[in-house]
Amino acid sequence: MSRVFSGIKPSGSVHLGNLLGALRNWVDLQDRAETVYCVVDLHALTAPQDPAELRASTLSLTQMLVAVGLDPDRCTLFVQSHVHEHSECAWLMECTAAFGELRRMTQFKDKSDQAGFVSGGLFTYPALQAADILLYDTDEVPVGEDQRQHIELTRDIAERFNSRYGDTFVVPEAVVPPAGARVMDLQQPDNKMSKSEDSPQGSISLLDEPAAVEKKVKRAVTDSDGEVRYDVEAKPGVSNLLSILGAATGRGPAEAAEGIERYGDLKAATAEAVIEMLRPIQARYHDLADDPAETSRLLAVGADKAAEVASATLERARHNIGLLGR
Ligand code: ATP
Ligand code: LTN
Repeated sequence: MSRVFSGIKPSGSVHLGNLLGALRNWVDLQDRAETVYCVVDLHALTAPQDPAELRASTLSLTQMLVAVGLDPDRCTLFVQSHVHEHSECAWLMECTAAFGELRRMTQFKDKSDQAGFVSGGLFTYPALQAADILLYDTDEVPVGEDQRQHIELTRDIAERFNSRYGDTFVVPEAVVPPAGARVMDLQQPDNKMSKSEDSPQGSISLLDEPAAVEKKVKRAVTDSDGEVRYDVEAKPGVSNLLSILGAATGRGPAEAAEGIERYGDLKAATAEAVIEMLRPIQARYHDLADDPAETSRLLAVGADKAAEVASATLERARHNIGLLGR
């Protein structure tokens, strides 16, 4: 059976881009693969964090993942820092990645341009991500379009390690959905919708009330030519709404445009589809949020399951690279 691994940062509230670009695939893959999903709290440390907030977001993100449809009985769901092998393997990855490769990562360029404080960890972040993936002998990594470059780098690191030190890691592949892989900010449709960017009106949280969803979609930036047509270059705002509507209703963006003539109708249909998609998720989330002890319990079970696989892989990597056993 193929092994799937993916991660999400506890860096803000989960949004529609996370759901359509990644989480829906995570849920579906549970039916046909051995799935391992990780709340990557160590990755959240690359930007300055409020400690109490980080702890709370780690717990609430876990609850949101279960609400979206992850089933802890069918997948391994855990917190990255609970399995120390991730930090340890990251050092081996940092020493296998080239400085020039890390410097070419567009996520680093974008985030370091915007950040007031650029940590060393922000730069080496993709090496930790490679460790996450390679520790589980992963075949497939379900992610949004923005993560393709990091998965390519992970493949290059795995191949280099294997050729230098002998067969150690499985070389993984990215799995990117055909629709919804790159949901854009509703106010700035040239930027991707993001958890940590400060754009509350441009981002739809999975916890937004129906009235808030309606308001944000109604105010989404479009253009002045008035034609409902999918054309990302010329019409980024309208195309984004069509992608969202299509992904929420199981169609492609061009198909979603059929029969819609006016921007007002496009916005009304998009808001309605999103509200209906979020309704059951929100109901489940509110039930789970009432029982944090149960969430901690399931994370402890997940960490034990994950550590079993990760420790065997790390041991193999340590041996092959030449670290002395004790
Ligand atoms: P941040 O803004 O803090 O960097 P994020 O919103 O990008 O966070 P992550 O935790 O980095 O979220 O990503 C979780 C998953 O969601 C990844 O697989 C990523 O590719 C996907 N994803 C994030 N934003 C989008 C988006 N706008 N459209 C589609 N997929 C997305
Ligand atoms: N870098 C990713 C989050 C992430 C991840 C991973 C995704 C960390 N480790 C392993 C897939 C597999 C991001 O910024 N979205």
